[in-house]
Amino acid sequence: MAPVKVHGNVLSVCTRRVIAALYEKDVKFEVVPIDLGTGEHKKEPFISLNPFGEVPAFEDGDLKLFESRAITQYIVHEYADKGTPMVFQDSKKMAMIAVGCEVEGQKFDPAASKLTFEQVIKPMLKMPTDAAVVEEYEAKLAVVLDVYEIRLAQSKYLAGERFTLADLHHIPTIHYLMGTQSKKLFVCRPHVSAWVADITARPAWKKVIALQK
Ligand SMILES: N[C@@H](CCC(=O)N[C@@H](CS)C(=O)NCC(=O)O)C(=O)O
Repeated sequence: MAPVKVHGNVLSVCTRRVIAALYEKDVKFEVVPIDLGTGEHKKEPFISLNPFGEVPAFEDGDLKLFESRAITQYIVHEYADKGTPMVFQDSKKMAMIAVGCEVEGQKFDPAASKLTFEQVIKPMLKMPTDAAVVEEYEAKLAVVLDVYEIRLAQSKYLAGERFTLADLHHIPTIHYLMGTQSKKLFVCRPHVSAWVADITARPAWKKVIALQK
């Protein structure tokens, strides 16, 4: 069987989300580098893997997927017997993971990704950061993090006492934001701060970061 392949860029948050899941599950994989700078993701052969022209794309044998969060869902179920569990059998507990994953995608990520784009991606592209946009989106993220602070006062992780996919989905954007002024939004909330320290210290995440060197 063909090995698992992740077509993407090891600096991209969406690619990193998938690679973090693979390391957590102890699944062997190959990264097929896609050069975003030359627009490789907008052309064949990549565009046949993801018709929206965004990284990552994923292959496991005959299966071809795109959308990082759908890929992580596949990984945790297909490789259920390997590595960190990250899901539950119990449907009520599983529903809590689904809530955490939805909140990440629908509430957290729109603000966190915008802040990452302004403060991390734009400087990489030698474009100026828009301070007004940063202020606007920090206010939006603060509202989301107030909800997280309450949730994380009740349980160590978003879906209970165990690290799950709901936590993992946040790590790539949080990692970048911890290197920006927006770090203050995380550190001023004690439960959020402890959660961030915990999830970003995971050995699997350290392996993801090591890929950029
Ligand atoms: N919802 C998609 C978003 C994919 C996405 O926006 N990827 C970014 C990198 S994190 C990308 O390819 N940006 C380049 C572009 O859109 O041209 C996912 O989670 O996979």
